[in-house]
Amino acid sequence: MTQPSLTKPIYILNGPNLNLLGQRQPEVYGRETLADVAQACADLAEELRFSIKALQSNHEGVLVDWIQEARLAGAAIIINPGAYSHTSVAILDALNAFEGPVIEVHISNIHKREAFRHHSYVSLRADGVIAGCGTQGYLLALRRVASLLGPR
Ligand code: CA2
Repeated sequence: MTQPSLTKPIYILNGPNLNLLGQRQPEVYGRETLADVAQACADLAEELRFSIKALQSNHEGVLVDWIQEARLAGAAIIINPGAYSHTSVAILDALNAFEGPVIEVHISNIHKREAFRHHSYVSLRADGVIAGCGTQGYLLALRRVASLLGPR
């Protein structure tokens, strides 16, 4: 029988419009839905003996609230801030108050796209950044976080 996780969950936070994953622009963001991604992350986390808390919001302040919640309740944060990556000092400030590992994920390769996507405020805090690996980037981030948090 699988043992229940005794440690805090890894927060997987997704920002604005990522609820549309799999419904539009499959040439940029692929065909998987956000629910598919969350399930794949939950499956991998179980294999790695971690648990996850997967959340999505279109609202900057809600994302800030969840990052603050993770300060007390989370072991690490994997975040795709969506367009807020390129604009949000508030999300950067919240992440700066979080002490555990932070990995930033972008489904598309933001450096191959418009110039305004090349800069991310969140990258100033992130311990690692994954871009252009499609939704597989979330699984790569999970493996990295598991390795940073140490063996279970
Ligand atoms: O590549 C990424 O993951 C992004 O964070 C996605 C953001 C974009 O603003 C960033 O520059 C890069 C946009 C998310 C929009 O997601 C959609 C998914 C499917 C259909 C429409 C939008």
